[in-house]
Amino acid sequence: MVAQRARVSAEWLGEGVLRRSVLLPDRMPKSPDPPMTTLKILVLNGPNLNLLGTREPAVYGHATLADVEALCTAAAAERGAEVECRQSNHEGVLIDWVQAAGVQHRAGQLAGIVFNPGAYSHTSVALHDAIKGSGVPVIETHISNVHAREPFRHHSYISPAAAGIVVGFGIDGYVLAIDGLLRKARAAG
Ligand code: DHK
Repeated sequence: MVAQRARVSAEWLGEGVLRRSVLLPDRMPKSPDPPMTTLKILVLNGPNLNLLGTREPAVYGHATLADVEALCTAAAAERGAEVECRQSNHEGVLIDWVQAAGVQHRAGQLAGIVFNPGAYSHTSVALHDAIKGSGVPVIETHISNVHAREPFRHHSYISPAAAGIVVGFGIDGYVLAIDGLLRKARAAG
C-alpha cells in the first residue's frame, strides 16, 4: 500500500484570488497501487575486465568482477529491477550480445545495457554499428576517468551511439549507470 499524502490543489480565480483546496487522504478516491514491472538490464563488460581486482589496482581499484556484478545485482534489486551480467574478451561475442539485446529491447523485455567495452571503446567501429543498428539504449561506463589518462583513451567510438556516459566514479559508476538507464526507461514509459 502506497502511503497517501493530502493532495493540495490551487485554482486561479482571477483578480488576485487563488482558491486552495486540501483533499485529506480518507476523502481521496482510492486507486490501486501502480503495477510494479520488473525492468531488466544487461550489464556487459569487455576485454580485461575479468582481471579486475588484480589489474592495475591504482587505476581500477581492488574490487573484482564478481564484486562489481554483486553490486549491480543489489543496486538493481533496490530499484525494482534485475540485471544479467556478462563479460567477454571477444569483440564478436560482444557484438552478438548487443544484437540480441536489441531484439529483447524491441520486444519490451530489456531496458538496455550498462556497457563497459574496455579498450574496444577506443577501437571498435563494429561495436558502434552494433549499438546503432540494434537500437538498444546503452550507457557507456568506465571505471577510470579516461579523459585524464593517455590520449588514445580520449576518443570513444561508443560514446556517439550511447544514450549516456559515466566515467571516473570507480565501480560506483555501474550503479550510476543503472540508475540513469532506469530513469530513462521509466520516463519513456
Ligand atoms: C577499461 C579498460 O579496460 C580500458 O581499456 C579503458 C576502462 C578504460 C575503464 O576505465 O573501465 O580505456
